[in-house]
Amino acid sequence: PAPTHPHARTEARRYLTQYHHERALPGLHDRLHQLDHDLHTHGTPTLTTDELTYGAQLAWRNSNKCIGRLYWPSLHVRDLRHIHHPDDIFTHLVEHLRHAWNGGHLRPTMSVFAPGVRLVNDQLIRYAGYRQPDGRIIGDPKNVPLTDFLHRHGWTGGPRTPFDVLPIAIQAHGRTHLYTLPPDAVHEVPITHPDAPRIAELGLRWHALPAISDLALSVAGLTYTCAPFNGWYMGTEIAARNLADTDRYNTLPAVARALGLDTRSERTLWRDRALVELNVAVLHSFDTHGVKIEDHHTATRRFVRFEHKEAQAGRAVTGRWSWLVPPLSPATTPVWHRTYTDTLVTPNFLPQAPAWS
Ligand code: HEM
Ligand code: NRG
Repeated sequence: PAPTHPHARTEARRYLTQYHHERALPGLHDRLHQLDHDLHTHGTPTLTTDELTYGAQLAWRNSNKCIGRLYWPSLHVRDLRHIHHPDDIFTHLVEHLRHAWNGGHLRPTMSVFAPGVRLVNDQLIRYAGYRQPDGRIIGDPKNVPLTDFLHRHGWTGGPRTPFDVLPIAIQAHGRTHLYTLPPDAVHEVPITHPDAPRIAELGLRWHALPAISDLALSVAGLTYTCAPFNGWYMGTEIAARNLADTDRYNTLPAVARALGLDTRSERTLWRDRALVELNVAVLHSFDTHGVKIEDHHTATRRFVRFEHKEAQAGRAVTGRWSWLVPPLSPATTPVWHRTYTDTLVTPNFLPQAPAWS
């Protein structure tokens, strides 16, 4: 067992007390005794599956950058703390994706694996970014370092489309193992527009499921380094950032041309008009394919509902305004007009250094 951190007992006592209070559970006194026994004999607390589950839900509730937090109590947690062999981790990752997909009715899901193992990929589903000899990039420029890492570790590369799904790299026991996701575990949506058929000709697509896989779950003073989770997308993540940012897919000029906009002068606001129509297209495409997605107006209203619910429960909501405000029509959403305090409350998700740093 790892040596007990000086704050381990304090953090564990604080979490278990919160768990018992919020759930109105009896037996806190005995549980804290059990904790000291665990610390004495193993040097580390032992959480029950229910304690782990609630801790993961609180980590979501405390995620300052997340607009989706109204649904924190519905997070489905898979207790896989006994799984540490890369082959088994991969099998369970595929199962995670299948459970979360649920025929398009996406289920917020987290899998918690044995501490110490790491996923190199920052999301379970990522598109390759290939740097060409002429400096141009095919695919997602954000993922060039990850793609290079995978190449260095033996990946021979995909067909070099702009949307090649990357293999998953699992680090365990000092070694890196690569795995290819089976196609039926990865659902994608081709982007079409309800009344601008030329948008479909751009061949844009995005995957259905955002599954963050490089954050550590910190609960009761314990750190789970491999705890991937997913919810569903808010449309702006894809249409106002991934496909639109100039250092990502940078598609606004092509979208504007497909819409027949005059791109000669900034004052036609062709960028803004293309941006709105691309957002319309992404929401429309996910709807057409029966894949759950939220628009930013509904998501921000639900977030304010979350704030009210927390206030009713006598709890403070922390948040980071610059992340909560959506990147499209921000001042039309209620979040724009509110203020937030960005303090770190645990349980939470903590960044980890990239594997290639
Ligand atoms: C960030 C929406 C579920 C934890 C975000 C962001 C959005 C969002 C829009 C900002 C992303 C960005 O700008 O790149 C949603 C929606 C969900 C959802 C619509 C639907 C259920 C979840 C779940 C968890 C979670 C299930 C964890 C259990 C986080 C965290 C971040 C985040 C930790 C910050 C990520 C980072 O630091 O890069 N979410 N989320 N979210 N969300 Fe959620
Ligand atoms: N913006 C990123 C995903 C970040 C997290 N967003 C969520 N999380 N919706 C992107 O891939 O565009 N989630 O767990 O649902």
